[in-house]
Amino acid sequence: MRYRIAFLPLLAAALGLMFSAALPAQAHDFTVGGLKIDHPWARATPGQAKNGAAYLVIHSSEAADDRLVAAATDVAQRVELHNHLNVDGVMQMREVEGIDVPAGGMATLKPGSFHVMLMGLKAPLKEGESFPLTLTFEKAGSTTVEVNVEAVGSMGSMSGDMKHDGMEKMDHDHADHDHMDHGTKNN
Ligand SMILES: [Cu+2]
Repeated sequence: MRYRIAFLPLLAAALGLMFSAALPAQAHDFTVGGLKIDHPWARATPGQAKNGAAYLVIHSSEAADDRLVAAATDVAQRVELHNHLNVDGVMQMREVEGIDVPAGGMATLKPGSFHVMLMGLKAPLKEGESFPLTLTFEKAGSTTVEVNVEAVGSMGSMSGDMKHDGMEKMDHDHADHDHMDHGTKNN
């Protein structure tokens, strides 16, 4: 009897996991208030990687500006909102307090730019799986979206962006110029 009682919640949890992992990927967008969150995705992480990142696009049909101020998920120990900055040709990540979603406009989280940083992954992110991510907006409130894990090389031109050393100049096309302040070069 004792076994049976202990087993049932475990079984339910296991079935729940299987079900959420099997959610279909089509029509992959989510709505909260006047915000539409389009195609949340993350790159699969290689074996021992402790960190990952999630990306998505937010479209606003709101009359007022809003702001993504927090993100949370169970797959990582800590979740931060980050931006990439180009400091003397070296890409660095920095935590930001929020990501602005202009009224009627959009905010883009993508490799080399704003992203949801997943720190201390509890398990590698595997291609084809998905996981829930709760996003909190200043005005629209919170919603949970499903993040699809895509191939390690997705939008692969960015894949080496954290490995540049200080000697490298900015003449490659890795940098995302939309959000970057790159200093003028005199050569
Ligand atoms: Cu980051």
